[in-house]
Amino acid sequence: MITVPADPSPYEFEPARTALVCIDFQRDFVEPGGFGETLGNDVSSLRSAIAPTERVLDAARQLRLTVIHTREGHRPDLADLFPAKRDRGAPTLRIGDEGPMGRILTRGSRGHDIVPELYPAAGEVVLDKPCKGAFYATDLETILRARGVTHLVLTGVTTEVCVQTTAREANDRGFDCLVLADCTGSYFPQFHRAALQMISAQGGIVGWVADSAALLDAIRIGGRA
Ligand code: C5J
Repeated sequence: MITVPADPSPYEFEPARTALVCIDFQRDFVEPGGFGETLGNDVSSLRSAIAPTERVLDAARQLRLTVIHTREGHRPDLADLFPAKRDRGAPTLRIGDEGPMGRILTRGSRGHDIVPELYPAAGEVVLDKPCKGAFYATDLETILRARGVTHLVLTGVTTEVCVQTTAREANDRGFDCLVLADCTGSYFPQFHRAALQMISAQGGIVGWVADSAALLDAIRIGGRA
């Protein structure tokens, strides 16, 4: 058992029952010319999450945790894209339009793929999802239950959208989630802070929050990596 000092209380996990989930570390969100930028965001604000997540991913691989990488995006025929999502806002390019990294948020394009620093290794699960939550319209729950996973360590972008939505979906399904604050990022610093507070408030109503250093130290003390 590994115990991580966390907010609001220590988070305990058994590596064999734990998955690291890396949410939407796609060029479309963290590089210029992608979906995030078409919505008017400064995408450079998300890049700080990449280096700490690289260290956590390395430790997770040494510990042999299940590793899941999610990618938000749509079928090339856009049959899974609700008008409510496509028509929202006033972006410079809409989902499916041709951009500098290929079609915006569309499976198979360069922008849809994961950044090289966090690229999935052979044998790791890559999960394509059409919406914010990683459980909605995917087989994530089946994959986790088949492996006996009960605990999730969450990283990814953006904190208050896909990470928070996934944490809530996971909590409702009975998974214990630790969100790593410095391994998540938002275009809006105030939303990042608020989302993390919403997760750990009220005695951990959605889950636990810690920094990656706390997790990595706990793993080292446990003598596991
Ligand atoms: C958004 C995400 N922000 N991955 N997606 O649309 O958070």
